[in-house]
Amino acid sequence: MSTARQSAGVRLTDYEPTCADFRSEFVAGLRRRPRRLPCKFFYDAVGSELFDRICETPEYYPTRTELRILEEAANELAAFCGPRCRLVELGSGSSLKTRRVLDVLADPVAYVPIDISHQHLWTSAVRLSHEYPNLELLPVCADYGQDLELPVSIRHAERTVVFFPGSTIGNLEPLEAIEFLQRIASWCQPGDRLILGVDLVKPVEILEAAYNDASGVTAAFNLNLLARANCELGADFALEHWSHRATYNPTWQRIEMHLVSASRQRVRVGEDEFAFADGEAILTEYSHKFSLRGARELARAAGWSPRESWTDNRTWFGVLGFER
Ligand code: AVJ
Repeated sequence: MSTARQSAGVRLTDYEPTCADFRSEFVAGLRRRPRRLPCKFFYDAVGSELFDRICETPEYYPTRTELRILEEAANELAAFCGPRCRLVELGSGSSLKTRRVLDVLADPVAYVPIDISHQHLWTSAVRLSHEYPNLELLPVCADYGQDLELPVSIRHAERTVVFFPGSTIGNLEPLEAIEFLQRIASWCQPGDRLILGVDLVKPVEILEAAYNDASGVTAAFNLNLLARANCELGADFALEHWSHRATYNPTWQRIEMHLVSASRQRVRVGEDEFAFADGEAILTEYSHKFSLRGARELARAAGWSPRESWTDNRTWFGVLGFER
């Protein structure tokens, strides 16, 4: 069930995961071997802020590279989307990239940002409603890995365009990614569009630096997951006994991010207790890297036909356009 929250021009559909969802997934993840926690829980209010700060570090190139690509491809993108579309965005965060798209679209009918971070989503949607007074804003607070129903716009939309930027698809393993793109296809009609951002394979030094920024923002982002568990689940992680690790695995073409126990220790999470060995790691995130070809094949396997691709002059990041 969802509930709604409304302000002038903004109607929010709320499927926000509850504290009980967080608790059960967190504890289940710690019971797994190897232990792993779902990366979607990074994005509480503090985590969403930290993520925005990651995007501004000199080492984290994906955001600014993708922004440049979107800017330079603006007219082609607009033509690809066509007039009067309903723009759906997955993991919209601060909707920074969306402005680049909204600014060039021909008379867009509605914008449906989907994000797990309630406050962030609401604030960005209200801000957008002032900037785009003719656009219907239909934010959905949800874990988009779960089933959800897209809100319907008042004005008729010629087509739905799903915008999935940031290489967030890379959080999923390839088979999960295909299943996920199939689910997106099931929200769409033949002729609808998908615009997918993917981070491309490149030298390991550049990749690892992007996830180990010198100012420590990525480390803080990773550790915030434990701080959040302390706050919301009554856990007692001693943050100074945990450290951030992010390394590139060339076999699977992905960054693997971990929280590593710096000592032999026991941790309570509410009623449950967990023992960690010195050096034991909890996997918190995969961030897969792609080739343009590999990304096309992935989407093709999910029922999307490749139509367009845009990249930067170093081919560090790709933005791909598909048709259902
Ligand atoms: C938002 C999932 C695309 O994997 O690069 C950034 C998240 N994690 N630094 C990524 C992230 C650490 C980011 N995505």
